[in-house]
Amino acid sequence: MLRYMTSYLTRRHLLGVGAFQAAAALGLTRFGLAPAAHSVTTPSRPGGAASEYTPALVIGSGYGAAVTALRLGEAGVPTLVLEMGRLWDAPASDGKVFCSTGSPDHRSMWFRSRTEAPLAQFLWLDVVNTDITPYPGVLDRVHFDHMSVFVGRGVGGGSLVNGGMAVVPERDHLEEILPEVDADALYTRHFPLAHRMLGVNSVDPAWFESTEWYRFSRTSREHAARTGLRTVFVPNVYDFDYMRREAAGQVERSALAGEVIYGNNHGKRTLDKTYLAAALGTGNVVVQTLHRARGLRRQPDGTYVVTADLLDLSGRVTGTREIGCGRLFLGAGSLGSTELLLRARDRGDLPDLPEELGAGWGTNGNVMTARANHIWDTVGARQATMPVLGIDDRSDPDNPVFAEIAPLPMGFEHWISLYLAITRNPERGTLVHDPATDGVRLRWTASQNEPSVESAKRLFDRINLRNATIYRYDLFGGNRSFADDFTYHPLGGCVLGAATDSHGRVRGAPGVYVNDGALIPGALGVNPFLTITALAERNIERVLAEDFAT
Ligand code: FAE
Repeated sequence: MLRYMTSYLTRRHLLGVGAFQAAAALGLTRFGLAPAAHSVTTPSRPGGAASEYTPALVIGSGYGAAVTALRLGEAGVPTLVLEMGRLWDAPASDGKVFCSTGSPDHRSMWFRSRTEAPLAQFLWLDVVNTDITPYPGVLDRVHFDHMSVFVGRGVGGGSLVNGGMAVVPERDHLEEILPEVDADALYTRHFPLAHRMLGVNSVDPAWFESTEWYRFSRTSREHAARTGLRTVFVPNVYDFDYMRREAAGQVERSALAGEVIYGNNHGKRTLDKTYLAAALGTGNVVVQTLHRARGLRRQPDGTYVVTADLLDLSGRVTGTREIGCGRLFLGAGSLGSTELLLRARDRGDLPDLPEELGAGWGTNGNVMTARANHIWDTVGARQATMPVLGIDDRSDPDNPVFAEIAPLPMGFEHWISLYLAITRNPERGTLVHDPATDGVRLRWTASQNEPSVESAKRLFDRINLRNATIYRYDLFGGNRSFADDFTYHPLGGCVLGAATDSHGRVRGAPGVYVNDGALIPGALGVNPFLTITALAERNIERVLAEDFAT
């Protein structure tokens, strides 16, 4: 399994991958190279009821959290990572770690009795979703009024379920939305570092032109070109050498077997194989799964206590733990990190947290649409699940859009071109603590989706007009041709330079940091994980230099 990845793995990665595999095989929920020696029991800490203390605690294990854990571990700081999902590194009884997209089972979704796939219908028929047993599955869909948010759950966060597209945003746009970030340093050092650490690579253009697996992309490219629109290749963290060997029938198929949103059994460089493996390999990082952080409070000595619920595989809360820490890093994603801070502020546990918390939330302008092609414009029965091409119209000052050409691998020719458009929707929502449920609500109205739809419609109307094609209305429910009610790219809630300082230090809570997608104010113009990773590298570099100096 590791053979295809060894070119960029260090000894530290290999040690960490071994630790993950051993933990998964043994069914451990707490693991690292030295988990027992890691943190100390300190019943006598001043004013503290915490039964465990760790110098640094990281909540979540997605992109921002993984970067944070690795750099803390390298700096010699004993670090505990708490993740609410499970570890996905051991095969189940069917020999697979993840279930297939075409025939999902309990492993697919986070405590659901029925799957909730983004494309719920075909020919208006409810043929996609299926009943499942509730289980800590890998994909969650969090519902708010007029918007739902897809997120990954498990060690590796969104890296377990996403399309792997690693896109660098336009520098002008990044400077505009994050003016406090030194773009020179980000573009010359942190993006290249993130790129290398994540194992980003690109499809071989010659293979792309010839393979049946990307016919769908070539057809959309032709339609875009006919409209005068540019397409660009987009790098990805899926190993394209592995994909070519899949196509040649030499290895087990994953991207070529329809796998993506419920996890890839092979080929994808998820965080447990990259940053988190290297973090474990430092010997200073321990991961604890099935622990959902709920409460945060400050001790009189300036340390923090995190209250976490212990979940079992049926979703029952089997206990509660209090863990003390010197520094607290939130990497629970836009929704998770914001919720924890809002709850702590509004329940009076961290009353000095700023009023900007929860603001600046957005969908990255996500909207999905599909076009019906002519019978001679085939997209292929066989489609790779990793997108590699985007329609790049970001330079249009009136209507900047980046639209990823998305696969729809149904195993038969359907003549559908599918797209995930990333528009510049200026609307922002606000996450607020809901005292009735002790969760969060999103203040977001249906009309706030309209700018995304209008922008995508302007672009795809042009493509349809030029190619004499029409939209598909049978895929998204309610006879709609645009799916504007979900996002894959939640951003904001703890915006850099507003709720935090310019490096993610949370205002009003010294020693608490946010280092994930919550820092980015609502829209980035491109798929976000590369930027979240680069920004996290930048922030932790400064925090280690300034806040951990002795
Ligand atoms: P994230 O990766 O979401 O990790 C947060 C982690 O924290 C998760 O593991 C949670 O389970 C955990 N957590 C949350 N709350 C708690 C708590 N209270 N206690 C303990 N643990 C907690 O955060 N982006 C791209 O750039 N390219 C793509 O091709 C792409 N495709 C996508 C496709 C899908 C289907 C989805 C869902 C997302 C996609 N994304 C893509 C978005 C990308 O995965 C997302 O922006 C990042 O994963 C966000 O990274 P964060 O570090 O913010």
